[in-house]
Amino acid sequence: MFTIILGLTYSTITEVKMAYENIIYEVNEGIATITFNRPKALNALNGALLGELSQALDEIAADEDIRVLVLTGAGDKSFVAGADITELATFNSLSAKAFAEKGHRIIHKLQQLPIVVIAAVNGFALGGGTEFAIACDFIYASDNAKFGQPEINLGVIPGFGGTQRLPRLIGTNMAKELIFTGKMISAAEAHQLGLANRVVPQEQLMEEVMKTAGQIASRGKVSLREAKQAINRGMDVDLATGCSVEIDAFAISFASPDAKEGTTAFVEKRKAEFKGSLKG
Ligand code: CO8
Repeated sequence: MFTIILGLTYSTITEVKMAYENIIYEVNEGIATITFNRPKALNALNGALLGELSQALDEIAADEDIRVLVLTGAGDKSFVAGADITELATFNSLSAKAFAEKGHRIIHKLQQLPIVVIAAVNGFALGGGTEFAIACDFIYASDNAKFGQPEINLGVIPGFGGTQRLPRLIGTNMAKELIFTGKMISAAEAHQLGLANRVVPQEQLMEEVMKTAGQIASRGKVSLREAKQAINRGMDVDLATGCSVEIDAFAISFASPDAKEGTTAFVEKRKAEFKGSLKG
């Protein structure tokens, strides 16, 4: 993997990883950004892009210095306009199953990352675009963003988790309405539904995302990981089991030097400096 160092807009030094064609993978001060980069096709997801994304996620998972990941789309029109329909048009049941399995594997990998992942939705997030966004820990959207699961208009159904994650996030009936009609909703409606945490003018989106990413990146890695895992695992089980997941996660957070640093810094009335690694 080749890397170069560049000075870029919201950074002092940004490291751009060079080996990818369909995504841009950069790291700046512990914050990684993956930009879906097929702007001529509104960043539609083809097999090549998914392969590169999977590889970049492996790199991120292995990099102890990365604290937050941001996903966004190239250009000012689209986050991801779904799976590449020119590829879908060639599928039969078997190839559709293999493609859906590949997408699910990658989205699972994304969701299982031990770091926080923010979706910066800068335009269309349709089909697989909404499915990737809702697998992130939360979404900030630009005011021109549009969300939707339009697969029904193509005679198919969501295949990258939309029938499962969307109802969990916005409720069964609202998810059914979106999936059965295939209609798009605005950023403001997405905000009302709790799909997007914040909506900001498009030109401020990355600045706002990076501000929040920076705040999160300054926190302890182990406590971030344990908080994320406790929430994610807790959402799939009953309350009592979820509470016992939290008890274990709370205990594990005390195994990190960051717990000593955070509590001591409070007692000493100074700002905590978290240095703990994911290994503890
Ligand atoms: N795939 C391939 N190309 C696309 C896609 C796409 N999903 N979306 C847009 N493009 C291309 C267009 O074909 C066009 O290319 P060209 O310039 O060569 O004609 C270019 O991007 C620009 O698009 P438009 O001219 O259409 O731009 P508009 O501003 O007029 O419209 C829309 C924007 C509304 C986003 C429109 O492009 C659109 O409706 N796109 C398709 C959206 C969609 O249906 N997405 C869902 C796809 S299915 C899916 O995601 C399922 C995921 C799980 C799969 C599981 C596998 C089995």
